[in-house]
Amino acid sequence: MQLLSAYLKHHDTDTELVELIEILMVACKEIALQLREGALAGIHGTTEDTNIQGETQKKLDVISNDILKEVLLGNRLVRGVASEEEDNPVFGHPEGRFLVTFDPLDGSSNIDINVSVGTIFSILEVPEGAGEDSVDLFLQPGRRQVAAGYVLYGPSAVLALTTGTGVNMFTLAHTGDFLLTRENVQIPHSTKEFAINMSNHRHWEPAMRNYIGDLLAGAEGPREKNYNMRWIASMVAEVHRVLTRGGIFTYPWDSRDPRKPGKLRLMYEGNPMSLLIEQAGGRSTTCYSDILDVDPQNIHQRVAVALGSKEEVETLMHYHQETPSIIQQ
Ligand code: AHM
Ligand code: MG
Repeated sequence: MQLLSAYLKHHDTDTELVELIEILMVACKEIALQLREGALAGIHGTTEDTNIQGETQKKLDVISNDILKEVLLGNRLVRGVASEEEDNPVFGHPEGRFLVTFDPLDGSSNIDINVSVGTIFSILEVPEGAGEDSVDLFLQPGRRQVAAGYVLYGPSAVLALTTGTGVNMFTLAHTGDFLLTRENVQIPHSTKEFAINMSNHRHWEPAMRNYIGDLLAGAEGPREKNYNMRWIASMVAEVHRVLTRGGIFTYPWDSRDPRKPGKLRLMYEGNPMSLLIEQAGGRSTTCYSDILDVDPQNIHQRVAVALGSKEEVETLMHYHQETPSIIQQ
């Protein structure tokens, strides 16, 4: 089985990008170790703090964020990082070529119950002719990502990675190496599986209610097939399932806080997951248009997400084209 770095070099990946991905994996391995120790390391529970989005920070959110920051900002290739757990971007090497955004530990409400969580990351290049350090350097549409991926910390730790030419998966071996375990991942175009937090049903747009209603109607309904539902509340685990066997995952706009486009964040959740999904032959949208084309206005911007098997996502988009939207622009 091929080592991550050997695989990337063999496929002519930019050598500096390979170096950066290896550095990122040093941090992810450390996070995997901390997670494995669990309660033994005294890392469960919450801190006294909340992050910029007003959410309680788990101890492991903060530990994972610190590990990633320390490893990345110590590297000459990294101009700056932006994280779900940092109010503002943090800058490193002034000559650094890359910017990294990350959700250090996504799905962290699952930590205390020992269910899968993950680190999501997105790599951008510093734009040519960029001026001094500022958040503007990061505000590039997702199509400009040079690499993106996640590490799922589940029964095994798995890296799903794209450098813009397909998606490959690498499993963390006991030797500490990531080894290629799935090459050129392709998402089936159709599916009978959906994932949505049903408890928000009454807050959705009419189009989403119609769409899910038709899935629930099963073989007797207009979709003429029986669907199965999953909800792990851990986006990394949901996207991993979609990449592995297809499906549709959505966290749509809802009326609980109508000014927010959704719950998930564009720069370190929506964009990296969308690049993986598109590179594996799937579709990733806001229910109206491709997430990768959204023009970011701020680093913690939210986005509605509907991603997965191409035909199913396009059917969902069709419902949104047919039914008047209640979102106030
Ligand atoms: P987080 O980044 O604070 O962990 O929140 C993101 C997570 C996603 O992993 C998951 O899809 C979603 O929140 C679950 O939300 P809910 O608890 O509303 O179902
Ligand atoms: Mg998250």
